[in-house]
Amino acid sequence: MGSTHYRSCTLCEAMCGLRIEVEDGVVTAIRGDKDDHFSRGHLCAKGPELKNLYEDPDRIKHPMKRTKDGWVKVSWEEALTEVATKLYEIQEKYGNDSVAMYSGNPNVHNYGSMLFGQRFTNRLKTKNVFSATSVDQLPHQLLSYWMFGHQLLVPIPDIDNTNFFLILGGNPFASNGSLMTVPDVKKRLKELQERGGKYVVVDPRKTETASHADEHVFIRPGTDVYLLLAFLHVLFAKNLIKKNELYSSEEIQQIGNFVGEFSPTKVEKVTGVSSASIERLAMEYAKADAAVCYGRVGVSTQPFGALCQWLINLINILTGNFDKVGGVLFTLPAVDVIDPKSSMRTSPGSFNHFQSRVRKLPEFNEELPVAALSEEILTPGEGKIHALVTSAGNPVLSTPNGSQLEKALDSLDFMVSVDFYLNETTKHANYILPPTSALEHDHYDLIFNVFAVRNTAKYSPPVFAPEDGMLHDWEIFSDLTKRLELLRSKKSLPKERIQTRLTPESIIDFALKGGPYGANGKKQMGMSLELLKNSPHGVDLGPLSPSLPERLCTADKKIKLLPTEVRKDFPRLKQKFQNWEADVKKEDFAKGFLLIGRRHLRNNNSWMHNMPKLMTGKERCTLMIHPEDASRLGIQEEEEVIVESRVGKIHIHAEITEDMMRGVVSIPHGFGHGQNGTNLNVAAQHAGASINDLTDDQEVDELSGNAAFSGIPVKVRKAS
Ligand SMILES: Nc1nc2c(c(=O)[nH]1)N[C@H]1C(S)=C(S)[C@@H](COP(=O)(O)OP(=O)(O)OC[C@H]3O[C@@H](n4cnc5c(=O)[nH]c(N)nc54)[C@H](O)[C@@H]3O)O[C@H]1N2
Ligand SMILES: Nc1nc2c(c(=O)[nH]1)N[C@H]1C(S)=C(S)[C@@H](COP(=O)(O)OP(=O)(O)OC[C@H]3O[C@@H](n4cnc5c(=O)[nH]c(N)nc54)[C@H](O)[C@@H]3O)O[C@H]1N2
Ligand code: SF4
Ligand SMILES: [Mo]
Repeated sequence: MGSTHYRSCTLCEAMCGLRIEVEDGVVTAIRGDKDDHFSRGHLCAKGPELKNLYEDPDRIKHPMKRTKDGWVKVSWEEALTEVATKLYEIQEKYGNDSVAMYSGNPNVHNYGSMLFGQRFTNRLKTKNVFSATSVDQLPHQLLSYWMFGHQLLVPIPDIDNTNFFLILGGNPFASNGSLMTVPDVKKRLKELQERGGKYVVVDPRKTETASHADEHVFIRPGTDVYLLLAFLHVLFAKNLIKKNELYSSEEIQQIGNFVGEFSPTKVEKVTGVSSASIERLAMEYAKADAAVCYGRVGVSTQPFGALCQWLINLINILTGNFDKVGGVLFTLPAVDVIDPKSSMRTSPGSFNHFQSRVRKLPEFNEELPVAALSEEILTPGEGKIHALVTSAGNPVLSTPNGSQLEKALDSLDFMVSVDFYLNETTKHANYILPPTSALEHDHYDLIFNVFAVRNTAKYSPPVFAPEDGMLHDWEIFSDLTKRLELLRSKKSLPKERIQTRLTPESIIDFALKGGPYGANGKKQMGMSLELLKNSPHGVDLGPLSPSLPERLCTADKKIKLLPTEVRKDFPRLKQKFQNWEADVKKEDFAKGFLLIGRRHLRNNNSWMHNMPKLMTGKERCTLMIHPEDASRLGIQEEEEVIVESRVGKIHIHAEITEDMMRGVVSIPHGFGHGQNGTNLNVAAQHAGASINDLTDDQEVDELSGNAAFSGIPVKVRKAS
């Protein structure tokens, strides 16, 4: 018997609608859903791989326990009891902070895991909470918290209406967009050009996105902050700054004074961008009817990631492109996680209420920067981490100085991983608790609707019932939470699994009904789970529209242009600029290279390299290097080279390309699958090396604590 199912893809941020055909319990086709109100039929090569993820013979389907004779299958009851008991005992012995939590990226694509994982984390009552946020978008959230009063009030590019789109450190042709949920970004950027608009990419590599752009500007990695300062300098110098009652004129003046020190001629040598280009781009941006300045991973993961996001916000605000059609806008999703009156409101954020023990890095939103995780495990003393829970994460490959983290994981008293692969991280665990695969659980996009270029809502029912004896992420966390509570109140643990009446579905239904499109919301549409269940292609809620000052979460309903903490970072910025200038004078760059990362359309961070269809074609884990640099070092195409940084060295093949800026090399992250003890049979054939064995855990944006992957100094030489 055949059936057709509709759901959203959960692999990247684009939320593509899928049409899934099933015959006799087997998926026979996954295509783009042309009737999906948001994605209009778009999908990339990864979407159809949900089938192969579900069918992957390497996927773990039973709880596993590591013994001296290897991994053995255990029952859920045994695993959950032993895990809860062990965590409880360690906390009793060493204090709550001795147990740490790391949540990886796929949690954000799994609402059950997010809702119940958060409850579990809260119940641990530990300050050692880490996530992929601090190797990614922490600077965006921090600046939204400071400037707009809520960490998730992130301004979204109005890509469908803008005329000038300035992209720094983002490659949406490969990533499908980020903090800008936008299916079919390629088509939308083409439409922008067809309506007479222009898009410009600032990137140390001429990326896929840059190749189609109207203009590509090379920049020296890690120096965007100075480019952005000079950009604002031009706007001030030409009197193009717009005042508004939503922000303070006094702060404008203070900002003007500060950017006054960074003229385009002053920064051109350091950034590698000519002063003429900076002036022209600033003028073109200011003159456009509607313009967007957008910076993504490449500018977040820098020593001044937070100041970059501050300046990007300022450029949009001070030119009148903020909260404007064709500029940047805030969303109004059906489940509102921002409105303080919403049942699903999230914390607006918090900053520096406590610090990491060893390096004193600041807390954000009750989390610590993951760059500090390994030292918190390895450094003895009171408050040291003895046990770790990982959930949907692979920090050995995804966080800086991964090999140091490996050593740290080996030294733990106890580790448990909620994951369905035995990979570079989970192989260190004592228990692996495997959840169901995406096609076996329902889905509602709690987070990416907050970042989408249009307001829509969609519910995805499961395609398959879970296989016998399998649990969802949320069921695992819900049970563990209850077990911890029982142990804390000195009660005995039940022999059977602990069920709960509260489900992700019931939580979402309540939130939809009480949300902005519910019966009493400001855009009454009768929104409910039932409505969504009857709308398999999703419900369109209209384009983004201006929402200020109501949407602001600051106490005075004003935008804070110059947060105190930002101002406190100015001396560091100036000091670092002087160091850069000295390096330029000495031509110190000639001695080594600055390393950056990259993404490929057919990868997804570290975890989809086990899909045979995605791994065909040319070798992907290569060191991209400019022909002149290669020839200076006598390096031939595909030759093996050694790349070395302060923390480690790797062997990798060279890929010589004029797309790289001179003095800069690029390696994708997420590879390095050649280890013993994992079970990823396809990935192992495309093992590659891990860039994060070169990136440095000590290189962070000191203001936010975010990892600074962009511009790591490395040496390159021939292997032979
Ligand atoms: N196919 C695919 N899609 C993905 C992912 C994936 O792994 N694969 N990952 C998903 C995730 S988790 C995220 S966060 C998003 C990220 O989405 P994007 O931000 O679009 O990510 P990237 O493609 O890595 O683009 C970052 C760009 O920054 C450039 N860059 C590096 N250093 C600098 C610098 O110092 N200055 C400037 N100006 N540019 C710099 C790099 O060359 C690169 O082109 O993608 C998501 N989508
Ligand atoms: N050098 C460098 N490093 C980077 C980046 C970079 O640009 N450069 N990018 C960073 C970014 S933006 C990110 S987001 C991080 C990602 O870092 P992580 O989130 O730590 O790593 P992933 O590779 O996404 O690993 C995801 C894990 O989740 C598992 N998984 C998948 N789906 C589910 C599920 O539904 N439930 C459970 N329980 N498990 C699941 C997979 O098997 C895999 O083990 O990497 C960062 N690392
Ligand atoms: S673009 Fe992203 S959401 Fe769309 S099919 Fe590809 S992986 Fe899935
Ligand atoms: Mo990410």
